[in-house]
Amino acid sequence: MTETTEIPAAPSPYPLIAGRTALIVIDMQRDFLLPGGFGESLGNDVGQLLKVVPPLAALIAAARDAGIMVIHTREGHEPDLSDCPPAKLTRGAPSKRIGDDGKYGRILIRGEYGHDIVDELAPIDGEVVIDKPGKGAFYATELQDILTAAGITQLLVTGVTTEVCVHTTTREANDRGYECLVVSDCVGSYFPEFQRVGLEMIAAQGGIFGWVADSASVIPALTILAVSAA
Ligand code: TIU
Repeated sequence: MTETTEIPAAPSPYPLIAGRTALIVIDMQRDFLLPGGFGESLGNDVGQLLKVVPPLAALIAAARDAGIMVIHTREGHEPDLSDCPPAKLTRGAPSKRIGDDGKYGRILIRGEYGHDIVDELAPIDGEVVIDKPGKGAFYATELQDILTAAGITQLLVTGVTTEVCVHTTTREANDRGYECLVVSDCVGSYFPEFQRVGLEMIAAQGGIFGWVADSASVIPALTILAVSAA
């Protein structure tokens, strides 16, 4: 029997279905979160993202206890930048560009220290890590195949940044038919205004491309699943 419980959410309760749900953790990489990385090179206050780490660590722990699939993503490129469109490479006026040497190795390059996930949220054995060249986690990745093979229809979406990779991924997922709940205190933006409006945009118009709830609403529902599964 499929175990289902409801999460109080905007704009309506969200169906959490055991065996059909994955938690996706987007781009919690040192290059976005730590001073000296890509995020700071774009002129951003990286401190805004660090506050996501404690609630997200608790949510990941609850998902693991409930047997929910946890999928991590990392934004980055091959060392020769062959998968980085010139428009992405040259956009804006960063103090350092993708591929330049930064404090944690070459910025947003696969295999470099800065490209990897922060220690507090490191994947454990058996968890999927998707390396993506774009902002969305579906573009040029194996994510859809993995979700299809696992029978996933519901996505709990977390990570950074709310208005960029979280939005792009949620919109891509919504178009593919996944029901997405974005966890408000487990996503972060460099800009408080974008955080607020970014979350409002998802749940507006009757949930135009998803649901929104905080981790205090999601964790008890995960705990119910964990108890039912035990
Ligand atoms: N700059 C910014 O807000 N975000 C990114 O470049 N990537 C992600 O959101 N992961």
